[in-house]
Amino acid sequence: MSKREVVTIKVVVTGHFAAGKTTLISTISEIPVLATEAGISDETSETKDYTTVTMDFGKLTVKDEDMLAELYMFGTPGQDRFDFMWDVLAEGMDGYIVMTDLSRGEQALDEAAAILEHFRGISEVPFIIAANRGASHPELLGRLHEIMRGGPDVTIVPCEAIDKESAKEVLLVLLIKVLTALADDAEVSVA
Ligand SMILES: Nc1nc2c(ncn2[C@@H]2O[C@H](COP(=O)(O)OP(=O)(O)OP(=O)(O)O)[C@@H](O)[C@H]2O)c(=O)[nH]1
Ligand SMILES: [Mg+2]
Repeated sequence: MSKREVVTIKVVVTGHFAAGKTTLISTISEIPVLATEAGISDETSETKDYTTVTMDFGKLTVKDEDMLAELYMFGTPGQDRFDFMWDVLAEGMDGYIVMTDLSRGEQALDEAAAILEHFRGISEVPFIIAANRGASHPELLGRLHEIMRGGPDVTIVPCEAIDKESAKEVLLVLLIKVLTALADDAEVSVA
């Protein structure tokens, strides 16, 4: 009987306020999500009642015949005043997802681009952009491609954070990028 290789992967889910980060992790986590949300008292309460103040934590296991990957997912806060947590959560990550919610208009795209720039400045690990509610906003999906242009490493995955299959697809696209990067690193260190 062949033994599966077990890999443990740290994934950070970041993005602007109300992008759907907590929703994405909650939709696919196989353990109850540890979410640190607090009530909103300022003007952003018009958007929703709660916001992430420290982090979300969830886990997803993906397996095939040869491999078992345990993805530990860390969701960041989206509000600027908690952005010190971005660098803390990014420590030791293997890959990250920048989420944006296309139902929130063009400004959200600029915010997502700024967050991506921040994360690219702190780490060279693989990333993808998850375009929440992308299918129902095709014109903004086009704008997102324009704003994020920057080479073949930029992958944009339209998704619905509340849909389990869609959320899983987002993680799988990132997982393939992460595993490819890990395999490339192993080749370099052997050579
Ligand atoms: N219909 C629909 N609603 C969604 C989807 N994703 C998120 N939402 C809603 O959008 C709002 C924001 O989602 P959250 O998951 O709290 O967003 P967040 O990025 O964690 O927000 P912060 O932590 O405050 O930055 C919530 O009311 C969600 O229910 C989606 O795919 N479809
Ligand atoms: Mg959140």
